Amino acid sequence: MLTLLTYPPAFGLFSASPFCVKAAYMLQLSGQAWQRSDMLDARRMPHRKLPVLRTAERLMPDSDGIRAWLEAQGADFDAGLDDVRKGQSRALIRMAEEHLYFQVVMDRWANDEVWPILRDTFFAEVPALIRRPVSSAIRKSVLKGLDAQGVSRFSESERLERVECDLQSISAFLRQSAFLMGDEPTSSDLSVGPMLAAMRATPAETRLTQRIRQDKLLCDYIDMIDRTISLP
Ligand SMILES: N[C@@H](CCC(=O)N[C@@H](CS)C(=O)NCC(=O)O)C(=O)O
Repeated sequence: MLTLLTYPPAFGLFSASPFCVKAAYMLQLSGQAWQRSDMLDARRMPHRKLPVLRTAERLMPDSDGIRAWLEAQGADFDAGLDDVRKGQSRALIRMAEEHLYFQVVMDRWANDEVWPILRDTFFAEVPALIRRPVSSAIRKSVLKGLDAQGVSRFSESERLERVECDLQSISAFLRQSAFLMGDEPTSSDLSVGPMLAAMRATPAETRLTQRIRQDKLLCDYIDMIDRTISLP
């Protein structure tokens, strides 16, 4: 049976990682038999990240790698879409994974109110005696990564204005149809939905969580994906 190596459930989600949720949704839609195996430390994984799919032959890293592998087995996450819709779908995926994702990371790792909760959730396996120094060092390297990426160089208001443009684009699609590309979930929903869900689930009242929690269209969308692709 296929095994999804994933970060454990957190903040009311299948996993704290939107990429792990995406992989779980894809597995569920593919109809393949699969199980989850939770881990908190991804350092031994091929990309030192999760999700990873364990198949009979190999460890397949990266949610897009998992997608390609499942599609090679016959899954089609964009069934019925023409090339333009597939292109729009790809652009939405990039927007979610390469822009909105870093807003989630900022909201979680750079926020002093969230940090103690994050530390005790993500570093639960580190002995209490050394948890603070170990987690602080990792936090420092994540914040360095956010600086290199550039997202943390914007003020919070600037950041939210940038997010707003993305949310408006997503909402425009959702005013046309229940899912981004029509009446059924397709690949872009599997990235955008979990990313919005992660934004909403940050365990604190931030401007970003408020923005999502107060938006009925986006909240209904997040919940509908969850109901439609019910995860075990
Ligand atoms: N491109 C990867 C991104 C996966 C990813 O960024 N995973 C994060 C958790 S959300 C991770 O494992 N981070 C650990 C690290 O960077 O050390 C995918 O699509 O699977």
